[in-house]
Formats: sequence, C-alpha cells, structure tokens
Amino acid sequence: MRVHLVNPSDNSFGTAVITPRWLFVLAAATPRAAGDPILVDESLEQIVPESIQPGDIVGISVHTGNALRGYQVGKMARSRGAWVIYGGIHATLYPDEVLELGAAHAVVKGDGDIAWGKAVMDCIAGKPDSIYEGGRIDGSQFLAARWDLIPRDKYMWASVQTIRGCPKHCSFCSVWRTDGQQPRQRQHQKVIDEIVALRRIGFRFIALADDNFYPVSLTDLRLAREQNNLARVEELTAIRAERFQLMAEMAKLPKNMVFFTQITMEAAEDGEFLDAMHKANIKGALVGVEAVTPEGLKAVFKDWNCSGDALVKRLKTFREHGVHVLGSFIFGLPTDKPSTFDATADLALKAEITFAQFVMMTPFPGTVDFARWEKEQAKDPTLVGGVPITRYWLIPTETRPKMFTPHASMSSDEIRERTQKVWDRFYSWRPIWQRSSCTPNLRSRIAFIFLSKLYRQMYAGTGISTDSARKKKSKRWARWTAKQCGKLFHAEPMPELKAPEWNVGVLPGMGQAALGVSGGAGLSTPLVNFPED
Ligand code: B12
Ligand code: SF4
Repeated sequence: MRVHLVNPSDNSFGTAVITPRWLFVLAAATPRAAGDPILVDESLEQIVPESIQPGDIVGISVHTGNALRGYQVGKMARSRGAWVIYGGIHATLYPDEVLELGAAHAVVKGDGDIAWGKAVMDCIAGKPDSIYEGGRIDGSQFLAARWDLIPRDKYMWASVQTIRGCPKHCSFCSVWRTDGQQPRQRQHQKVIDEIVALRRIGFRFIALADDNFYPVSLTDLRLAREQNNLARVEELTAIRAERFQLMAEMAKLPKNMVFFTQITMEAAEDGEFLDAMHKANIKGALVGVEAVTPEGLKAVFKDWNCSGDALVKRLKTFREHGVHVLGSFIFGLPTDKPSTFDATADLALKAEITFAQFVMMTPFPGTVDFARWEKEQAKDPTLVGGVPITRYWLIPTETRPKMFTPHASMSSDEIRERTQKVWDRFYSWRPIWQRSSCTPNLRSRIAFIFLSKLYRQMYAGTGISTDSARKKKSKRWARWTAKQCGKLFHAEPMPELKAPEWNVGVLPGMGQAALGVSGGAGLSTPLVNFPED
C-alpha cells in the first residue's frame, strides 16, 4: 500500500514557480506506518494512472480553479481500487459535491495537519468516515513541511507559512471566513528552522504563504487603546511583538535569501514594520490594491484602502522602505467604466510598482460576493451546458465563460479585451526594462526581465486573463521561459548551515498570546550572524 498526494492541474509546465505547500505539509502529516508518500504535482507533470494500485490511498487537494481536474483524478484513482480522500478550500466548502462528483471515500474539512493522519489510519483499517473535521488548529500545531521529499530542480521558490487568518473582511475573499479573522501565528523558531532546512538544500527564494503578513495595524492598536480595552491591547501587542521577533531572526539568515509575502496596504503607515521587513530580506509583497477609485473600493468592502494620489504615495512608501510591491487589481467591478482601465494602468506605472496582476472579478465560493450572486441567480438561474453558472467550476474549461457576473455597461468580451491591454501595457519591454533598474547587477536584471515576461505569460496560460488563441502559443513560451528562469533561481546548497539552538522546552502547547506577552525574545538563544555570500 502506498500513499499518493496529488496537486491537480490541467496545465503542466515541467517547472513551477512556487511549491504547493500543502503537498509537503500533508507528507509530514502522513503516519509513519504508511511510509513516505509519493508526491505528484500536476503543474509539473500529469499523474500516471498505472502508478495507482488497489488498496493505495490517494489524497487530492482542490481549490475552486482545479476542482474539475481533481475530480477526474479521483475517479481514475477509485476505478483502480484506491481509497480517495479530498481536502483543501473547495472540499471544505463543498464536501457533498466532492463525495458525489469526485468519487471520494472521504473529505477532510479545514486544516489537514492532524485530521489527515486519522483518515489514513482509518483507510488502512478499511473503515474511513466520510467527513473529517480538521477545523482551525492553533498556530503552535502547524506542521513543518517534509522538504526532504522535494524534487529540488523543479521549483523556483519554496513556500513557508508564518500566519493564517485575516482580521479584514473583503467581499471577494474567502480567507476571513474559512481561515477565520483571528490571526494564527506560528512560533518564529519553527519558521526559522524550516527556512534553514530549505537554504541547506539550495533554496534562497522563499514565498511566505501567508494570508496577511501584517495582522495588527497601528489603527487597530489605537482604537483598542481609545476604547480602554486592555485585554485587546495586550493581545494585539503580543501578536505584533511576535512578528518583529520573527523578522529579527530572519535578518540573521544568509544575506542572499529573498522572501516574498502578501500584505495589506495599511502597512505603509508603519515605517518601523516596513524597515523590519527590509532587514529581514522580505524584498517584496503582494498588496491588494483592487481598485483605484473610492467607489470601487467601497464596492469590495475595502474603503480603508486609499485611492488616487494618496494611493500612489502609499505604494511608493513600500519602495522607499525597500519593499517591492506586486500590486493586485480587479477589473469588472460594478463601478468600473471604460476609462477605469487606462486610469489603472497609469496609476500602476506612476506608483512605480515592480510587478502587477490584473484579475477579472470572479465570485469565489465562501465570499460575500458569491452569496449575493447565488441569491440573485436563484430567481432565474443561468445554465451553461446544463450546469448552473453558480457552479462554474463544473463547466469544462473550453465552454466556461470568462466572466460570470454581467456588468451593467460593458460586455464580458469588452472587459476581457481591455484587461488584456492593461497587461500588455504594463508588461511591454520598455517599462519592464525601466523597472529592472531596481536590481543590483546585470545577471539580476536579466532574471527580472525573464520573470516579468514569465509572470505575464503564465497568467495568460491559466485563462484568467486571455483569449484561447493566445493560450497555446503562450503555454509553449511559458514552458521554455520557466526552464530558463529555473536556472536563474538555483543557489548553491549550504548543507553546513547551522540551525539556531532554541530553548525549545517552553514551546509545545504554548498559546500565541503567552508567547508574545513574554516578549518572545527571551525564548531563544540569539542566532549567529551568517556571512554575506
Ligand atoms: C500563498 C497563496 C498563493 C500563492 C502561492 C500559490 C502556491 N502555488 O502555493 C500565489 C500568490 C501564487 C497564489 C495565487 C493564486 N491564488 Co492563492 N492563496 C495563497 C494562500 C494565501 C495560502 C495557500 C497556502 O499555501 N497555504 C498553506 C497550506 C499549508 O495550507 P492549505 O493549502 O490551506 O492546506 C491546508 C488545508 O487546506 C488542508 N488541505 C489542503 N489540501 C489538502 C488535501 C488533502 C487530501 C487533505 C486531507 C487536506 C488538505 O491541509 C493543509 C494543511 O493544514 C491561500 C489562502 C489560504 N488561506 O488558503 C490563497 C488562496 C488559495 N488563493 C486563492 C486564489 C483565488 C488564487 C488565485 C486564483 C489568485 C488570482 N486571482 O490569480 C491564484 C491561482 C494560483 C493557482 N493557479 O493555483 C484563493 C482560492 C479560493 C478558492 N475558492 O479556490 C485563496 C483561498 C485566497 C482567497 N483570496 O480566497 N496564491
Ligand atoms: S483580501 Fe486580503 S485583506 Fe481582504 S480579507 Fe482576504 S486576506 Fe484579508
């Protein structure tokens, strides 16, 4: 009996940009009795059906975008006599759909770190439950990934998680509903140990797979103080102290490491935090700009973001503190007009952000937008090939509409074409060349240019923002570019790199607040500074 973990994808490029972290975390959660799992990431290569034998256990992760491919894999595995178990955000939101359409024996809802082990042992005993409640485990229980199982040459960036959950409540996002609004932080010692393990095997680029790296804003703290809510002030201060402790330890890691995370724009108010990020080698962050007008921001419950010139200033602040921005913009909001597209491109260029993504409004399950849309659709459902449009992920990609929610004044094609033009403008050679001047030498400049073009092409390949005619060509191009980029991202392994010696006696079972209140600093022996290489 073997355990297989499969990350489904219709698009295989042979090389991937970021490791799907869940694969390596679930590998760590796999009971020893089941042996080392076989990891299959279909964004590299498709699964070989003959590798599945009767009695094997197949774990499949599905988010909404890859659910249909996931169900194909599940049906194939079950027909070959395997136990089939699903997990991931989509399975958490639609367990019944997965059981029905994905040929599942079982579904793990929520976090898999603990529940997966039980599901595997139940399969070995021949009696799995149909639902396992993984829940939202505490940050101290997050497992470190099994990086010893990674095919090193296939990925450019590894991924390490430092925090889950987000206190905000944007209307297009499901994170605050599924992962909760209470930030769940991992102790910095565990994060650092994992980073050291990755640097040892030759990863120096690491994405922090966090929902929001800045969970406590200065405004949150001020409000708690004004309300004289001492318990809240203490809790927020503790979370913040732990963030600073993590960044202080990251700053002691080898200087050639590069980290990237996701953060809210509020962080621009907090120069101290941005400086700590810079020192920690967190060189870039995805910032959800979403819209450039006050009406657009209101429409997505994000009116705490800035617009116009104030927005340009905020985005520039990141850069002034040494943190590059990947700005994320949404098109197709009810408030968008034809002029919004050019205005957005102008702003992205004026704000001198390093990368940008322009996504079309997609109602993801579990979001406020989706609930509203589903309610509207219930009155007079739109069907595509017999499938309700509110279950768009079940429509084959060839016939799946590119936009689901009609816009009052623009057709879907118009929005798509205009979005495409914004991508083309932002990623044309001249602005890329200008932006590449932020790099320290020619080699990095070339890497930057390749990465910019790859980023643009990979998005085109996913169908999020392009027409099908460009898709085939861009897929070939992306495959080739990905291979070249892969080489640029390789670093010499550092097997001799020492992990710090933590005073681990106090770690297990420690609550987040307790950890931070004690300052965090007292827990660890200081890390030795590594020489710059
Ligand atoms: C980091 C991240 C990214 C990164 C890296 C992606 C990568 N290759 O890893 C980047 C920035 C590239 C990215 C891109 C996108 N992302 Co993203 N991303 C995340 C984020 C913040 C963390 C994911 C992560 O690695 N977490 C750490 C791992 C360990 O946790 P996990 O995946 O949840 O797995 C745990 C459980 O779910 C469970 N589990 C998972 N799989 C399985 C399988 C089995 C068998 C079992 C038992 C359990 C189990 O156990 C795991 C351990 O507890 C999530 C938010 C979130 N909280 O999930 C969004 C999220 C997954 N992304 C989302 C979206 C929409 C996207 C994009 C489409 C954005 C866009 N508009 O272009 C693209 C699509 C990329 C793609 N094609 O896959 C949505 C998905 C919504 C949905 N319903 O599907 C999320 C949930 C965020 C949101 N706003 O709602 N993303
Ligand atoms: S979009 Fe970002 S800030 Fe908004 S709820 Fe989701 S994770 Fe939080």
